[in-house]
Amino acid sequence: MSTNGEQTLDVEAVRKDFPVLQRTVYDRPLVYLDNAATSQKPRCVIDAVSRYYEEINSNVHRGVHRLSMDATSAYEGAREKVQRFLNARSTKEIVWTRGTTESINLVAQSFGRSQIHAGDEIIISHLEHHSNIVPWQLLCEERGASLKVIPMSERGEILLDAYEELLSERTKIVAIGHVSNALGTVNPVEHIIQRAHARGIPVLLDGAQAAPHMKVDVQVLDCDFYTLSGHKMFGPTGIGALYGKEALLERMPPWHGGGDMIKSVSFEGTVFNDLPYKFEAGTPDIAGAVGMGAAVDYLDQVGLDAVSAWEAELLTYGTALLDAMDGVRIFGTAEHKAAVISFEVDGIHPHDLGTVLDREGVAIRAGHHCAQPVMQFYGVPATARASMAFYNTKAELDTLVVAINKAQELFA
Ligand code: C6P
Repeated sequence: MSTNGEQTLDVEAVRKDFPVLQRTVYDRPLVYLDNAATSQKPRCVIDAVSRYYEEINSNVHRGVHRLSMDATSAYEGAREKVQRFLNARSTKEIVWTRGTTESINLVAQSFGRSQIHAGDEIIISHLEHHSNIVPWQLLCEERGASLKVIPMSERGEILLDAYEELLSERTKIVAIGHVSNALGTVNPVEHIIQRAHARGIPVLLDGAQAAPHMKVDVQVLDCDFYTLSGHKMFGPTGIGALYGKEALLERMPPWHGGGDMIKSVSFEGTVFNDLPYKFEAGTPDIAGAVGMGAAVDYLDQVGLDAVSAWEAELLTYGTALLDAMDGVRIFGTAEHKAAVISFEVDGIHPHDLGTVLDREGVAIRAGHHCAQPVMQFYGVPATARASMAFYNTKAELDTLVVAINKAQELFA
């Protein structure tokens, strides 16, 4: 929605696009504040997936018949949408995956196994999701390389001086979350990339929690790899993408073998397909890709500048509300944050809190958020996390506070 070039967001209007937001839970209006786990889907995404199955379902890149040609063009059209969304130079740089986890594993297995050797180092940060820790640990174990971790501050920010000290001629890749799922910290990725590139080191950004909330331009960032999860950006589950600079992807070997990733196969040897197909073995999640394309169109139409501006307002409003409550402690107070509030309430285990809130219709996540090192840093097993999307309202945050008050009364 655009007026005079400035994007504004009509929250009540966009809420109508999401069927699930109209439902009740235990006879109360659903207040969905678990968007970092997965976002809700607008009608246009649901329709795109249904239409695919109702009208053109067939396999891609294989058929000479009409349905297969239509499915192929819908599937490849969706790839073009993701390319434009990220401002990648070419569709060769967009590899379909099952999501961020698979995208990072692809890079660890393909780039890592071919270019990381004994004695080499990989840099991540203390803020990472397990998906950006474990694939590198597996690789290090296999190759005899080591993992270096940039420490974080009490506020939940990466310590840049320590990063500088970790960079060395042994560093072969830096892999950093763009936005922390556990705390909401927006990391200074431009600086991180610039310092790594000064030494010729490639940088992977885990964009799972950034792409749904802010404009991402991979050419401006100049990152070497960027990962997306469709389900966190209003698309279906089971689909995502890896962006990689063409020159890097060209040099990387395939990681999965099978149909579609080959040009020719004989028992003497196989000639691999061109980019991006070299990394896409087997029948893909065609409907998922089509749905993700529809989600990208939808986000474009709502406007990511408007999304970011509204979510910043929600974050300020929600933080002030929780800060003012007795017995509530917020984890992660970085200067730059996405709309995530991780917190604990005195005397109430986050899981108990989550259960009480659920009965009030409020969905949050309680747990370690697949970021156990962050929990260890703060010395807690878990936190409660309210994570917002552009369809959330200030009134919903008021409801969250009322529900927390109820829990406090119950556990007093
Ligand atoms: N975080 C959360 O509740 P997948 O599961 O592959 O789509 O995404 C994994 C992932 C990777 N990086 C970050 C920063 C993430 O937040 C996630 C998923 C969810 O926070 C589920 S654990």
